[in-house]
Amino acid sequence: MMRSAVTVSLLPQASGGPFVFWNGLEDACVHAAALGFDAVELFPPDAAGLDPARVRMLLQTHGLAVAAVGSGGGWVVHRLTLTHADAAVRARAREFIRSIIEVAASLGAPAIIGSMQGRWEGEVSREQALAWLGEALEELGAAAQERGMPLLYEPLNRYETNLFNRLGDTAQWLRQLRGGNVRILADLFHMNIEEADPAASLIEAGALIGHVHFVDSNRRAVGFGHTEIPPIVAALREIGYAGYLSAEVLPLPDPQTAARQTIESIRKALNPA
Ligand code: LER
Ligand code: MN
Repeated sequence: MMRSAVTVSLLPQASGGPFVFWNGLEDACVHAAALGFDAVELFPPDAAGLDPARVRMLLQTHGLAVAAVGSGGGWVVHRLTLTHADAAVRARAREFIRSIIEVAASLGAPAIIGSMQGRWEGEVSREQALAWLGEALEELGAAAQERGMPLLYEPLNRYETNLFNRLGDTAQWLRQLRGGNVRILADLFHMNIEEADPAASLIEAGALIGHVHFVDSNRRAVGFGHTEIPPIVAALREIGYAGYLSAEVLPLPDPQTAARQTIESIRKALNPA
């Protein structure tokens, strides 16, 4: 059974980013629960930006779960990436993500590696970048496994990374890493740019799909763009996907409308008339 989630940014520097709620966790929980979402997906500045006791109290009060915790604050605030030419920066990037994995696991959620993957450029070859990324995913995947969680890795569109842009390439590469605890985050916005056939690519990645960013072609709430959702949901059903459809969407025309449009789209997608 797929569940619904909505994103919350706790990071003012991410302004302009694809997150629905921006006015603190409590406000987000009130609105998410009122609309009937199952969970919130959190984008904190860093691990210390989440107080697990307070988050758990808010979740319990509002009957919500945490779907996932993003690590992009490490890029947005500190410019850390796992493929940086400087070994000290790469090491700090790993530690940053490790601490996100720990706080996420304490909330029963997986961590996401998206923008923290970086890109290959300058003195760093693609082969070198992928070797560093692979080692990091093996190490961090094991850290997540110790805490009973998968680790989510997100292929991004070509304007955000030159490492992996498509699910099929990602799946093939992940299958040869050690550990087997890294799952793919399939973001329908990136997929709209990069995939020839989004539904077929989901089927190709199969059991590796661990999370979905449920978003339309223009990065607005599903229904406000032109992505055809029924074949995508049929593909997710076919592969037995039972995770979240999480609205990582622009808060347009305003957070409340984007959230309402999302929950209506999820209900329609999961229970077509
Ligand atoms: C993160 O989930 C993502 O999709 C990237 O485009 C960073 O915004
Ligand atoms: Mn995403």
